[in-house]
Amino acid sequence: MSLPRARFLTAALVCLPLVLTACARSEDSDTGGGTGAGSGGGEQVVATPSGGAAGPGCTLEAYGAPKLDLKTAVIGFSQSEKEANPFRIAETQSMRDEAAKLGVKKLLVTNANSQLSKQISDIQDMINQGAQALVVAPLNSDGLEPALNAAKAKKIPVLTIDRKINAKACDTYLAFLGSNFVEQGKQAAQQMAKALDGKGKVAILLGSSGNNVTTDRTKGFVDEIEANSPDIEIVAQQTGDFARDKGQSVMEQIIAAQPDITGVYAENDEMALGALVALKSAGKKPGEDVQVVSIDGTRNAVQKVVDGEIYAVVESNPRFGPLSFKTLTDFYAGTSIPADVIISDKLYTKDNAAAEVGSAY
Ligand code: GZL
Repeated sequence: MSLPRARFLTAALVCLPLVLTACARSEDSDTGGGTGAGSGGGEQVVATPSGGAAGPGCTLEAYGAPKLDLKTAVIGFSQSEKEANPFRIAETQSMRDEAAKLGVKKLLVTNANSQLSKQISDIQDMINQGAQALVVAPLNSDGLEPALNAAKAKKIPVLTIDRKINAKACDTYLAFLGSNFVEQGKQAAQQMAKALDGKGKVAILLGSSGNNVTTDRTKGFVDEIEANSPDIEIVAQQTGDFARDKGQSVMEQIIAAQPDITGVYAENDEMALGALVALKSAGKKPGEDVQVVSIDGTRNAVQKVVDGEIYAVVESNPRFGPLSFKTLTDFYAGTSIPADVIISDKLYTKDNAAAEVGSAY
């Protein structure tokens, strides 16, 4: 997904035209969906019509869904990955917090535990439980068609957050809310170039396969290095599946094969934290003889920036609650929704990490 720089910023902190009635009943429709970090501070929203052109966007009439008042609505949220990752914990908590704040009648929450087949059945179950609109954090960019088609058949709008699916906006799904992942990779490359003073050997810990986040974060990083850092060589790329334990084991393998690496780009913080363990076990000094750059903005990783073990962390903002419910509220009020609504992300470096670590998730 390569999106143009945003044209405008829209504060997502708009007071929604909903009078608080009662807290939403947030029901776990299965064993998933724990609680964890709060939804954190508000975030700026950068809304960019799909493809950069001022596209027509999607209206309630065009989508063909019935009007809905969130105060009397049943909304379903499908989380993809098990909540061992602060990104997922904060993402789910943000949905629960915003639903409660707005007085949504009922929020159903499911967790697919990183299994595509379960995410499909989770969504179908919530439809059967009466969900009138769905917010889905897709596990993969493909494969959800059986669930999405079931929603479409019942005119149930689906917002996808975080990862993007290969389907038609304002049709199979309503719109995509997420970060610009190519830009995240580009920013990570710029930080890596600074950390290495423009020269060195870099390994990439790739995210899990089958989703646009890994593809785009890799593209953004590699394209930027190839375009602007001729003396930085990418000597290894291997997936750590966005997981801490696999990030550590893959880092061990890479160190054995490439003992003279001087940079590690981790496509998420969990893998970066695992890589730090492997690097130190191999006698390397992160922040001195090897530089680590990561993406997500979890509190543990930002603290490592404060400690000097990670050079920079590009945030991937998981706090989709306010944006999701604002987008739904706007949609049901008749506003045209862009195909891609891009949430803005922070950058943590040694210059701001100490001051900002408290607001990291
Ligand atoms: C990014 C998201 C990624 C996170 C990982 O938006 O899809 O998945 O970066 C998570 O931490 O597992």
